[in-house]
Amino acid sequence: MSTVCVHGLGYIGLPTATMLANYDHDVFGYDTDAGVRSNLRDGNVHFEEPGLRAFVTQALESGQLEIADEVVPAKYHVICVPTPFDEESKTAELEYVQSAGRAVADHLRRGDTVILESTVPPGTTDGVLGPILEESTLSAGDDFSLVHCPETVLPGNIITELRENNRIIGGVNAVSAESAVRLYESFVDGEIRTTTDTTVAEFVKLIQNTFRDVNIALANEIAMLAADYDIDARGAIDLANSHPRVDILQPGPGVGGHCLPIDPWFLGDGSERLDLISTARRINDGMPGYIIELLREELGDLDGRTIAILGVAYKGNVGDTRMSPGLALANQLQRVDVAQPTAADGGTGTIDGPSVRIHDPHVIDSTLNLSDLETATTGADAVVIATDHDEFESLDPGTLSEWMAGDVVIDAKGVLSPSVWKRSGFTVRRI
Ligand code: SAJ
Repeated sequence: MSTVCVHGLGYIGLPTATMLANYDHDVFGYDTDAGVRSNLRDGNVHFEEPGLRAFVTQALESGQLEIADEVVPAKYHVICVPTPFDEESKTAELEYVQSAGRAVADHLRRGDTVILESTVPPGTTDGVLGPILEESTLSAGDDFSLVHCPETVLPGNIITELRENNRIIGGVNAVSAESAVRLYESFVDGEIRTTTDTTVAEFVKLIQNTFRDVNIALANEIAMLAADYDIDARGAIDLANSHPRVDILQPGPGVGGHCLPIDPWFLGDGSERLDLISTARRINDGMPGYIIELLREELGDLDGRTIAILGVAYKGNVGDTRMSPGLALANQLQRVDVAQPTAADGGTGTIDGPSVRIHDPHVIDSTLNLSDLETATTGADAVVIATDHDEFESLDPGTLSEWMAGDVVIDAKGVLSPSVWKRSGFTVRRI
């Protein structure tokens, strides 16, 4: 068993540190945010992930996991820091990787292994992190091992997937890759495959998420086509997927989270060739606009209307709102063109676009003006379901028809039974 220092205690670092501790490694978890560190010491996990709180508490109580106030020397350094996305330039901001690298360099010893798990543009481990670590005067590959091992876990199922998923390990040389294999095989049940090119490992991670993003864009385009033919897209996709070599994903209000909407752009860091991939991004980013089209088809002018958006987490049963399609829809609705003054407003121009309410039982965020279900839907002309939380499947049409002023439901995640809701008098548009 080894000493491991995990850098960054977020969605990936915290479960990884805890998993390693659970497999008897001596783990030091370090986060630059003192608030995160003190909360964790009290057993408070700062994001929602099923089972994680108990898992962390157990590792802390066993003493295998220690929340450290500074980076410590360790046989393995595992870097799991964010790589924020710059919307303007469509590139990754690497300052957290760089500062973690500098902190590791200060403690690096001959024979240690440094593993970068953060998602980065191809070439980052070798071209950005390596030179920072070598400021320690040790040489990557010769004196210490340097590896990119991309994380692959699905938020909402992280603990299981950390153990079960296959892993790709890219080392700067075979010795580096083998050293990382020894760490990961201590807890991974999936297959571990290695390459001696860290750029390959970085590229593979990005094309996995790109595959999913492009597939969802196809599903979204199919959904818009199906609506033009007046057929149900989800039913058609289900039938199409009965072919043994067809596997179309599900359409929806857009693609959120900190991975699929971002990682495809990282492939453009060293190439000008994004074409299908950037078109797919545009289709997925355009889905909130398509929902606004559907609302206009059902309600006409949206000025003065009240729209309730149910679900602003980026996907079902999580509380994470990063790149949330529901929030993108709310923002776009608030920017809907305001009609010129008309007779309807007495020529005053005081009607100022739709009023938007948002409700999400999983999201805790005081910066968002969240309402409970009743407050959000009372008097609403339309409800849009933008996240497939389990709670929404059991929404009661009778109760909603009492609360709402209108009868329009846009089910962008296919969670409701259209026949049941239509029988209750609703106009249902399903993506
Ligand atoms: N979505 C659809 N239709 C679908 C599936 C998903 O519209 O059929 C939407 C979701 O609602 C969500 C977005 O896509 O808004 C992304 O959700 P997701 O469940 O596809 O993926 P993430 O972002 O939670 O996690 C992905 C995963 N990557 C792959 O499955 C290839 C995960 O394994 C990665 O570890 C993670 O990105 C990451 O960190 O890169």
